[in-house]
Amino acid sequence: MLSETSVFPSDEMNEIIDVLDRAVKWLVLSHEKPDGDTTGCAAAVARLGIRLSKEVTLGGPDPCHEQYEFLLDGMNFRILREIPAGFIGGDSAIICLDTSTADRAVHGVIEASSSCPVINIDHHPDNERFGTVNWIDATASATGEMITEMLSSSPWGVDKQEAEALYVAIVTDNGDFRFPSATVRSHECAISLMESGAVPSRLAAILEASLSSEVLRLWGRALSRTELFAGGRAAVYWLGLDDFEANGVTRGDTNGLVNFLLKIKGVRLAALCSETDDGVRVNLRTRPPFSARDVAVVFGGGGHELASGCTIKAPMSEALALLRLEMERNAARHPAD
Ligand SMILES: [Mn+2]
Repeated sequence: MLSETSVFPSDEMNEIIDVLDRAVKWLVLSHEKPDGDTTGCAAAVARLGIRLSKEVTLGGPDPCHEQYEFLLDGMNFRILREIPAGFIGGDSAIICLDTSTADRAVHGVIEASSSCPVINIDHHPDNERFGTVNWIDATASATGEMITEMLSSSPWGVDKQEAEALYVAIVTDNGDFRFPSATVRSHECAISLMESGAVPSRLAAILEASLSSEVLRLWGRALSRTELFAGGRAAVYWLGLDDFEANGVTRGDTNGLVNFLLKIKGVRLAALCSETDDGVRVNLRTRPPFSARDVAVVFGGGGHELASGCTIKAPMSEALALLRLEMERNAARHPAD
């Protein structure tokens, strides 16, 4: 069980427990291009619903990433273009997890909120509060922490499979407790999940050994294009459309790739640029005091302080030049150490 000090009961959390308790049908949704946090939370909440004999539909706008498929074992994950008609009505609840904007959720979620509760649980500071109940806590290192606390505070508790899914949600978002977002509270959640049956070494082994040789070759191409600038404090690499085609891999296979740049001594600002059909998707990571979000917002993006993203609608060479310029400007604001 979580200690008294680790739980942050909020009116929103209690209201969500009530809404979930009353609803007969649960539509549990992960966000577009799903990561470990949204997938782990969706898996845990869907399993809870099944355990409580609710009519559960689990899905999202994009398929689950291969790396996290084991969390969905025995459940059906539906790729949804829009909110299914059966989920618009008083006996339903729609649950959006780790989803900062309605754009990142399944289409029609705003429209559905006029006739059915839409529960929005998230830790992104820029969450648009598009739900009918919004529980947003930017101090949580993962939405998985919030769900752990909610389940621990409810009469339902956490079973072993739910605990595993929530543990994965937490460690994938806070870098195995190594990012500054990881707090005492994160560790307390992990302890409580271990007490419910999650075994960190088992989960780490599954998460670590999950890449195909093709994905490793794709990463190799990006790594070979590493470019340092801003006095060695910023670094970037890129992947073109050809790289994705040649390797028979998908865009989701770049999850985690940007982090390698921060392994270079001295690098505090890192970016991975991936070419898409309508521009260049940029994943940004920084170490304090640098802000990834400050760079992302210049190009209309957003996210967390140290992990953000944006899309630059330009060919790769032009996008790289614009991005380098902005990263140089950002680096110039902080004295070299
Ligand atoms: Mn998250």
